[in-house]
Amino acid sequence: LFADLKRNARGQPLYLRLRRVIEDAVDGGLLGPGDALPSERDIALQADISRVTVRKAVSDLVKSGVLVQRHGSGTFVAPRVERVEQSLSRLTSFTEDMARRGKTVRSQWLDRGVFAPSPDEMMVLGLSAKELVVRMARLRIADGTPLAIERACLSASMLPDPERIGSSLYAALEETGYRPVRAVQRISAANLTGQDAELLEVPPGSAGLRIERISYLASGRVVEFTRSIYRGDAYDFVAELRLS
Ligand code: 16G
Repeated sequence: LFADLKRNARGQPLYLRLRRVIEDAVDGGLLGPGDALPSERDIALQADISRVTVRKAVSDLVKSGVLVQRHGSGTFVAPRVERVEQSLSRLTSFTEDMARRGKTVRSQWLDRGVFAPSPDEMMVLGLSAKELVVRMARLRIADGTPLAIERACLSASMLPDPERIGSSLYAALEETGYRPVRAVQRISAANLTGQDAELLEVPPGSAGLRIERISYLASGRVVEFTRSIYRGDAYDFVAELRLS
């Protein structure tokens, strides 16, 4: 792939030539979605160019979303993202939504623990200062594609041991008898930046959706307050409207 790069550059800057070679390989199917790119060192050796040049071409392609970089594991062709159609009228969990589509769910824990509640959390969750709150942050991944970052808080009385939450929060709540039956959800536009863009493997500045969900028990008691960031290129939210 890279052997004749210098010869074919014909006066073009080498990093631009390398960028084109990689783009052509992706467009032509020589490199498929999810395929690993050879290491920076190997490309530099094969093409007989400097690693700085390779780094520049690769970082351009990461910025434009052709490639994704994963810490510790290398550089890959960006997976092709299928848009997910998500109903806005059913209260379901991420795990259930993805399982229904035959996708394999994985979550990467970013944070979890039991804390004294902040004033905001006390208000939203209806907690007193003596009670505790469980905070959890997860990167939600379906079939290897990161789709959302979810940051939830709940009363610790409903989920006493956050270490024991498996892959599904709602399944854990089902077990403790606190599965929510109603929720209010707010969706707004956001740009994905910094660490959020990195975790979601999209170029900084990409479109995202900020989603807040407050869910309730039948009694009206609040179960969770979850703030999420979803990839804008992966979701269509669909609601049925009726003339009432
Ligand atoms: C959904 C909910 C989130 C809830 C989670 C539980 C949105 C925007 N958010 O992702 O509030 O905590 O499901 O999923 O829909 P789990 O049972 O798979 O952990």
